[in-house]
Amino acid sequence: MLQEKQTVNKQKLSFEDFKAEVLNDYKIAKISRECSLLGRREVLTGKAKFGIFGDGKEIPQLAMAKAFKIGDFRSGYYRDQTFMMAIGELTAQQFFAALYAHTDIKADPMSAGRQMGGHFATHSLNEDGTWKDLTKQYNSSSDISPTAAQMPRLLGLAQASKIYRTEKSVHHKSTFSNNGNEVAWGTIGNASTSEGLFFETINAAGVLQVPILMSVWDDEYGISVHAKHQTTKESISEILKGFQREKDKEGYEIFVVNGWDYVQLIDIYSKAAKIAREEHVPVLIHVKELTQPQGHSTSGSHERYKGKKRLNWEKEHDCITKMRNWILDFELETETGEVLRFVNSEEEIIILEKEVKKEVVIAKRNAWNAFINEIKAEVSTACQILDKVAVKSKNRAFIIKYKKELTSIIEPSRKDVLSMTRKSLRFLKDEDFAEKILLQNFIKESLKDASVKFSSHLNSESEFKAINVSEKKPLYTKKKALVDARIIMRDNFDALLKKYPEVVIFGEDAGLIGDVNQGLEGLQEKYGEIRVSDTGIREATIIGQGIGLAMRGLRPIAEIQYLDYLLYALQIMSDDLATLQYRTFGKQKAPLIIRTRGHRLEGIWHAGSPMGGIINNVRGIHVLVPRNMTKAAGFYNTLLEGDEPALVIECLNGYRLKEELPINLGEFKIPIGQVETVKKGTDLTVVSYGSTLRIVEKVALELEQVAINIEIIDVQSLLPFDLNHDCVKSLAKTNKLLIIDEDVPGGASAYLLQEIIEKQNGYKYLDSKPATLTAKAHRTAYGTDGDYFSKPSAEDIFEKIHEIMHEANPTKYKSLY
Ligand SMILES: Cc1ncc(C[n+]2csc(CCOP(=O)(O)OP(=O)(O)O)c2C)c(N)n1
Ligand SMILES: [Mg+2]
Repeated sequence: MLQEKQTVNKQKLSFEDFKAEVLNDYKIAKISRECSLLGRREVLTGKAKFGIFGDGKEIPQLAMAKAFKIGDFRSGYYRDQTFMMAIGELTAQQFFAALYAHTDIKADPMSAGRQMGGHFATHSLNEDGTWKDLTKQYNSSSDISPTAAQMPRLLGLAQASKIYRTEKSVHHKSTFSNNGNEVAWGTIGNASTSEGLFFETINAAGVLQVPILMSVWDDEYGISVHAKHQTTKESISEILKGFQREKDKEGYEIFVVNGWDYVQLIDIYSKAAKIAREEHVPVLIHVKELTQPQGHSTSGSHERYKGKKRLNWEKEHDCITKMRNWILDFELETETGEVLRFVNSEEEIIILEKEVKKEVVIAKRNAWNAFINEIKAEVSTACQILDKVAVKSKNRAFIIKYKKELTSIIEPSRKDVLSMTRKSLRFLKDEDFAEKILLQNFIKESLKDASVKFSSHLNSESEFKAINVSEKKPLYTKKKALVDARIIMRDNFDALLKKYPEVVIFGEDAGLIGDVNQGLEGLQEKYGEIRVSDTGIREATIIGQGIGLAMRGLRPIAEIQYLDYLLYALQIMSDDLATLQYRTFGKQKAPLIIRTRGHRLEGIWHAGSPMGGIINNVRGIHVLVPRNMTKAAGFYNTLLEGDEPALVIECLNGYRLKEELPINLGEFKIPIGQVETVKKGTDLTVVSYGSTLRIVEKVALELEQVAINIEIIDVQSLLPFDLNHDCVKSLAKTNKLLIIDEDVPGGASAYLLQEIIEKQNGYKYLDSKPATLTAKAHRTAYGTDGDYFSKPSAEDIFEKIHEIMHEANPTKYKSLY
């Protein structure tokens, strides 16, 4: 009998644990829901600007959180607040702090108020920019708003596990992985699976067989657009059936489950995670029958596009209501005939719900007070200064008016503070007294503070930032060893793969044949198929792969075969990679190096140089335009010592040209953000870069025959550009400026002009109109003549320079035409 009693006790005990877990889960779901409900109200009453919440998706996220382990990574979207709460990475107070845009990273750890609410992140970096031990924490890569743009990086986050498990050279990196046991968890809305990025990633993950666990939250809608307009057969799991793995064919494991079925969800998530974690097989869970109790976001109401029937169905199938009913109905009879229940009456649940309501109201109030009190303190300081100023000023009536206006605002913003103080200052412009300085200083300090709050961390601010890496010149043997330039690339990559075990290089044709220009020749054979690998033709996810790998401590070099095809990847570079440091207030980084080749070669799609388009879209990524392979190699060497993302554009027509082979391969470094004066001159400064620079160098010799001595500056680094302001020093000498590139008119040349004329104050030194010479506005036509008449030719360059000299001195330089 004693034996039996023990079993029963055990049963009872484990039921008590189970019950506590269920009720705790219910509580988390309710806290999350209450946040959504109050969040919407905060927006509608004007305290917050915009809200997009996770209501209607709570229960599956509880199941996901149970299977999510320390060290795992999430890459998801704006519905995941319940998950973040369930893993303990988001409190109700933090939820509201983000909604109000609290700029303190401690109040809103997701983004210090930079992202609208619903964009989640954890901190991968310490204060000094060094990595935390990612195996000891839950990880969420920082969300972005473009639908499905969380997908490409998910691929890399998952592939990192595979690399850490299978590649011996990185087994020492134990703060990033525990034998590759980490699962990368993706979440996406049903409608967003219509995006190309979704399908591209799903296919690539199937090919790579990486531990992705992908959840599709299916509520049948994408804002107002029903699934029938989004998805063939209105079912993502239906159409992905071909991906299902078979006995002897690798693929996916696919599950389908209703989003309100707590028990089933927990079971499926636990099975799915085991498959992904242990077997490194990608898994997709199609979570159906979800709802949107408050519609899509605070911008509209779903009653506009959902019929009565659907709205009623949503009410009935609300996953929290379903869980509540399940809790109330649950009965378990033990061996002794005792009936076990989660609650004895509905009253118990009602009490819990009331507690939750109170808790969330308090969290909201605390978040608001913390947010507004900071600003109110600034209002108070501003008003004290305005009072003092008003006493002295002739224009006191106006200043008092602004002060009154400021104090009358019940919920002031920093904009109000600065707007009123800056307007007041205008009334003091003809006056001079000590208090005026107080006001000036207050404004200056506030603007300085705002620049930290709103404009810091575009680039790395750690000691590892790329511009801190100092130059190390290439060294040569006494005997000039001239080689095809691609050999320099190859041997330098060889040195880098040897020096940095965490470097992995991949791209189309990068593996077996060692890239289309053989800059990686033989390196796959030497370093294996993981470190130097081929990818499918999928530029966006090649970049995503790189972002994810870089976020987990590897040093990927992702190759985009031609610059012309970078456009496929530009969206993800711009939205994800370029904003990562900024949108996390420096708490995440992805030091990905993107390697590509471009500028003039042949035809409409192999001669592109759309540099203006690129640099305008990727602020936050360094953009480097080396004129030869030694420079390019030197940039890779520099970048690997830093912690920042960069794009390096090699000259497509430069691989077969001869260059001298340095002996300190992998070691010499070209500094970032510095121009090089490649030829000294006195008459005119030519600023150029890339393949065009070689033509300029040749033209310089022809110009000498007509007594024109130009100075040539190689840009080398477009982002950042000429940090030492060497261009303006040259202008001070020559007083004339010509910028030459092969982008469209007004492309990167316009950017360079703005930098030199405006930022460097080059206008002060000009005797002639500053000029640009670019390619035509159209793409480059095919063939020798196509190039000659589309891109700036040697003759174009000669004549343009001659024309500027003629305008400056018509007697000395007679007109050619
Ligand atoms: C690239 C892009 N296009 C459009 C939008 C605007 N938008 C935001 S959410 C959304 C609907 C997404 O629906 P779904 O994926 O089903 O997610 P749900 O909101 O229903 O959970 C749209 C069109 C966007 N954010 N990004
Ligand atoms: Mg949807």
